[in-house]
Amino acid sequence: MASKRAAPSSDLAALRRVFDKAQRIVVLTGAGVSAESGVPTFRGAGGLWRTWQAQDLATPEAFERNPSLVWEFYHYRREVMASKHPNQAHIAIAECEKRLEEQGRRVVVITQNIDELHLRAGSKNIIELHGNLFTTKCLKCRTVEKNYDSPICEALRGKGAPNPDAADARIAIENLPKCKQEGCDGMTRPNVVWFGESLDPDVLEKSHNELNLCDLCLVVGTSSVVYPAAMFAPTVAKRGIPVAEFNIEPTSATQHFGFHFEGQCGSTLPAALAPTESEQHYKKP
Ligand code: BJW
Ligand code: ZN
Repeated sequence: MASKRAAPSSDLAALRRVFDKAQRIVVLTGAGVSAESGVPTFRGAGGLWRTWQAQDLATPEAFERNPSLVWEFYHYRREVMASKHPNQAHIAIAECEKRLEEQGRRVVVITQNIDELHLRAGSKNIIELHGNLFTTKCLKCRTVEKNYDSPICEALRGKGAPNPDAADARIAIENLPKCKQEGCDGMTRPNVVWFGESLDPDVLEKSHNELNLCDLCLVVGTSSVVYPAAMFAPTVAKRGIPVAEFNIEPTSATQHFGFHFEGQCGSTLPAALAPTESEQHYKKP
């Protein structure tokens, strides 16, 4: 007979006792960590751009078919980020990293997000699994470049409106964002990981190292449906390591975890990561 798994606990004091002893903490984040900053999640309300879902545009096939449309989508998301700011969840994670670092302990963020809000909150140990909205990759010379230009190219100025009745800009390829390497002028694409594409092997290796060594894992604001990230925390839990999920609702992965804290992570996470009484006794070795 199949054994029944115990329901995850929502005992904050119990999680705080685990947190108190943890030396290496991995915080795995998804779109929900940025929701309270006003950045729409993929699978929640507001997840549509025009009439499309992420699965329709975040693919190499979509870019091949209509690079102008896909660039409009990413241009819109780049521009939107100028008015968005890290929220209490990003800040709690960054402050926790800084504080624990002084105690010789480690906090690392493995994020599926491309919005740089962890960086802007002050986190230093960040692994970006799905790339970054503010870097481009040249399709000719393969150079990956930081790019904060606004707009990213003249042809995209004023384009990218998200409403369903907005017209396609239909920008010619030669007017889409170009590589800035001297003498290249190649076409660029957003440096993000689309469905069906492999994740950067170095990024995956770094992630696995952190996941293999962590003694506490927090899973924040992800639906845990997109692989390989979806199996990270369940794999850690299988190793017998405590895993705590912070989400506004249960996910398909909740059953694998020892803890589940329901609610907006801008409230639940700061409560979990606040300094504990015994922290003052920690000294950096
Ligand atoms: C709150 C909150 C608040 C709200 N507080 N919480 C194995 C099985 C089946 C399929 C596959 C498999 N292995 C690979 C695949 C194929 C595919 C995949 O996973 N498909 C699934 C959909 C089934 N994976 C891939 O293609 C990956 N590549 C790969 O594995 O290569 C090898 C391979 C290929 C093909 C076959 C087999 C092997 C690449 C995946 C790349 C994902 N890219 C995107 C776009 C990135 C660029 C961009 O942003 O545009 O990444 S898709 C999109 O989903 C984005 C996200 O990072 C990712 C995850 O979404 P996330 O973050 O979880 O967001 P939501 O919206 O889903 O959830 C938000 C959550 O927050 C919800 O739970 C809310 O409740 C919660 N929330 N407010 C707390 N205030
Ligand atoms: Zn180039």
